[in-house]
Amino acid sequence: MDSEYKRMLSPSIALLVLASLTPPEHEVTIEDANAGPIHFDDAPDLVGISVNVDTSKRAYEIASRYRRKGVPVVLGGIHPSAVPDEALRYADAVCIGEAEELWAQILSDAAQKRRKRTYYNRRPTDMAKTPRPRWELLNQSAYLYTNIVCASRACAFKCDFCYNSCEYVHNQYRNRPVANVVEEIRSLGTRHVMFIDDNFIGNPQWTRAFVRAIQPLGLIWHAAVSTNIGLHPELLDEMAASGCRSLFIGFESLNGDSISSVHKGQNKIETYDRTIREIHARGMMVNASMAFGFDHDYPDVFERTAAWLVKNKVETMTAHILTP
Ligand code: B12
Ligand code: SF4
Repeated sequence: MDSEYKRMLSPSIALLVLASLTPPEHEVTIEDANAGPIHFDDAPDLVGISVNVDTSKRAYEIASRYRRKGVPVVLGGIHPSAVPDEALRYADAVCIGEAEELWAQILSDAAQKRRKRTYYNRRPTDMAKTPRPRWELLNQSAYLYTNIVCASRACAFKCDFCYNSCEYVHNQYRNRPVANVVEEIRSLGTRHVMFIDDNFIGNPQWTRAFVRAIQPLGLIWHAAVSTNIGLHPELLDEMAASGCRSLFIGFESLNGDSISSVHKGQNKIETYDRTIREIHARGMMVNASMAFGFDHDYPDVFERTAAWLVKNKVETMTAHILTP
């Protein structure tokens, strides 16, 4: 699957969550440059853009076009949160971190023309308070799937290259209450769910309670987990029994020097093959996430990685370019 198609796999729920946090006196329209052209002929009172590192250049162009028309722009999401000074060059204001506690304030300041340059949420959001995304605002037919659910925020680890190692991220790994996630799944009216958590096993106790709670729903589901899943065979049993059919795992590299250079200590290369075998034995597929471009990589890295993937019968791989 190439990059052209990949960007239409699913939407991000960031703006759908923001829409839910928006007080009812405001009207909200959502456009996604991943799924179609932005219509610059509108005249909103405020534009908010959700920005990742790979979409930042395009986001800054969009921001500049609106600002030239006199429309103020707020940038948020993980890239402006990581590098707010860069983002501020292209925006009227930047939201650093989670929006739950800030968005209503940003809107009210904008309406009263007393906007600040930066809004910074220093407190981890209480996951019982994250609202349900407003799916009805999105043209869902533009994506391959929209049955996505987020059950946690942050990660128990802090690998150097990941946004979870940025200063602004609240390192406290937090899960939503089990009942809230179950209710959201029911509201989607689907039996096929993709969990978009960075690490679905950040708190294995929560994961165990959760998979028990969803077992009666008869779902088929997929999630991303860290490589230490191999240490939890009973959890793997329960995940499989509750309908898990594939796991996305950040193996990243087969080179120990590369792994330690990014402080990804939980990745023990000598356990990779066994972990994959354990997952396959339970009827689940593996999507191996591999990163290329470490200082310790040499030109043979591609062939070596491909041979390892084939040897272990890994069903899918996702390639990432390590981006400084
Ligand atoms: C769904 C998803 C996708 C979807 C949609 C992509 C998109 N447009 O964002 C698809 C499948 C297309 C995708 C593809 C890719 N993805 Co992706 N994806 C995700 C995923 C799993 C969930 C995103 C989400 O909905 N999060 C939930 C929301 C609620 O969290 P949030 O965005 O942080 O939003 C909160 C705050 O940041 C803030 N906020 C966010 N936006 C805004 C905006 C404003 C105005 C304000 C005020 C606040 C605000 O408020 C929100 C609520 O608190 C994330 C991981 C993750 N858990 O976030 C990776 C992630 C975003 N993806 C990532 C990557 C690397 C990619 C790819 C480059 C992979 C590849 N090699 O091809 C491609 C890029 C394709 C593209 N052009 O977009 C990285 C980005 C790293 C970075 N530093 O930017 C992430 C973080 C995964 C990771 N852990 O590394 N991805
Ligand atoms: S385990 Fe994955 S999500 Fe967690 S910090 Fe490392 S790369 Fe990021």
